[in-house]
Amino acid sequence: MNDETKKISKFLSLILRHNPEAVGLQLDAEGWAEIDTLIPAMVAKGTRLDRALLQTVVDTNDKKRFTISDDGLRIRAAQGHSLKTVDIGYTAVTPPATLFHGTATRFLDSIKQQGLVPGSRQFVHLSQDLATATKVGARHGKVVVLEVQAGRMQQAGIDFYQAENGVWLTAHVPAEFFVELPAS
Ligand code: HQG
Repeated sequence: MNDETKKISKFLSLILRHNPEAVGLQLDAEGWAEIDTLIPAMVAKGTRLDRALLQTVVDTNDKKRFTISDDGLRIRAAQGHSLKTVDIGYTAVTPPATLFHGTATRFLDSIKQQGLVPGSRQFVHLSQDLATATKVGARHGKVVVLEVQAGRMQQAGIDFYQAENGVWLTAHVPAEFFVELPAS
């Protein structure tokens, strides 16, 4: 990603996860936008964009945030939605025994009380590896990583989903299912 594709990626995340109305667009029930409608809508807001550049943004995206449909006509965000109207239609799958969640130390007291909650998003986001979780947490401040006992949660009947880009999702992580990892 360069500065230009990063800026477009951020605008796309806003549109496809949170606020399609920002460019006068509507997503379908599964979160897809028509590419032929999306591009002119973004261009009208001052973004230099065509189909080839959109493809570059998708292909070079560091977290594979966007998926283009098999027929090439539509695009959606793989995860991260706050829009309550979008249902990606994730299928429940068996998670690894442990997953990781990076957060900021200032949230810890509240997290210990309520467990991990989705906040404005549809799901709590979990990472398969420690390095990714550390990066996600560092976005919020002084990072602390929680090790989530996903296998035990699933045995307790809690569903897990995996987004197209590998990010793990679940509705809520009760406090009994995570431990705080010591600072590395
Ligand atoms: C915290 C990025 C207080 C939670 C990443 C997090 C991810 C609580 C913050 C994706 C809490 C929400 C999502 C509680 C959770 N009390 N704070 N009970 N429960 N929190 O940004 O997981 O780059 O909505 O720990 O890679 O940081 O955008 O979630 O710190 O995959 O593609 O509330 O966003 O992807 O923050 O990140 P966020 P997140 P992108």
